[in-house]
Amino acid sequence: MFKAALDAIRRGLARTRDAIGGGLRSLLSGRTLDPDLLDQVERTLIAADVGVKAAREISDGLREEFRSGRVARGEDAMEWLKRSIKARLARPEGEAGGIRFAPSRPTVVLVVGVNGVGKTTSVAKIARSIRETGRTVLLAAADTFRAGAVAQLETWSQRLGVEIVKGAPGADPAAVAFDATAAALARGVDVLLVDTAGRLHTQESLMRQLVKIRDVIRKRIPDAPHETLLVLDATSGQNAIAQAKAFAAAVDVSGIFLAKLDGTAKGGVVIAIRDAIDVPVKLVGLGERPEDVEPFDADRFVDAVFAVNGEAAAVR
Ligand SMILES: Nc1nc2c(ncn2[C@@H]2O[C@H](COP(=O)(O)OP(=O)(O)OP(=O)(O)O)[C@@H](O)[C@H]2O)c(=O)[nH]1
Ligand SMILES: [Mg+2]
Repeated sequence: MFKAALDAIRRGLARTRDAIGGGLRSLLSGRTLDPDLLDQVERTLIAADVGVKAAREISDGLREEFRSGRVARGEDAMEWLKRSIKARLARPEGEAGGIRFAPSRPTVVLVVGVNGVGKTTSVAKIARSIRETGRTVLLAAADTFRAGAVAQLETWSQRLGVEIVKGAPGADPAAVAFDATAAALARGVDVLLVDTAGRLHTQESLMRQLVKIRDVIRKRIPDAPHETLLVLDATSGQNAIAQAKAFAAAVDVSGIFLAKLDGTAKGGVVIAIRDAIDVPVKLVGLGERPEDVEPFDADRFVDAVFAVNGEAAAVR
């Protein structure tokens, strides 16, 4: 693990660390557990956007440890909570962070989500990190809906030096996706990243349009898209959960890109997402620049959230 990445995650998670690790530590340090303190643990978790269900289950687990006499000191409760949250977030081996590449090129990645969550920026981040591994990338500007959306992606394509396929404003986004898939095959690129327009998960016709985009890609490449990434905005807290459920029901979401994790105290939403849908968080956005992205790793995330303040400086 690169120390720079560790530092970036710790910095990005500072406010979430204050909410969860800091909140729990100030509650539990030097204390002996009692039923009232256990209730406060549950409330701290709920306030940190962990979700009511997960907060209840985690606290019930701790209550059980307390009743059986296995955990009595606040410090031991902290350690238990950390382990318990790690276990909740654990995914099967090999599923951890990052894009899963198809056995033959191109790997097609469809990027979806509600308006303004960070889809286009996340496409740029993924493009940059894939380029760093020496693979070739093609962008598809399938957001033909919002004025300026194509230009925004085009600016990224120029800055990152990757090619782009675009349609006229107002063009059928499925047609753009179809052309881009054909171009990716013809040019032999490694990865095709398809940026789509923001849509509310409650807008049925727009959700159907996503299915259409997916289906035209499949006409050319039957096992594509190999990844359908749902971008969620970490700052939207519990609303992100409703989005996750609706998008997962409409298209086969294979992974979450959790954007804007920097500067929010609501990073506990990672735990709520895990409860809501059986889809891994694959990548996290930690800022507005293309390099502000990290693969998600549950252990690293929980360590950062439970780290003692100032520990980031100490490891440097
Ligand atoms: N702090 C922070 N800002 C981000 C992150 N990702 C995206 N943003 C900002 O969020 C805003 C919206 O980003 P876009 O990428 O345009 O979002 P979008 O989902 O493509 O928006 P629409 O296409 O309009 O639906 C921009 O100002 C981005 O710079 C992130 O990880 N951290
Ligand atoms: Mg966009």
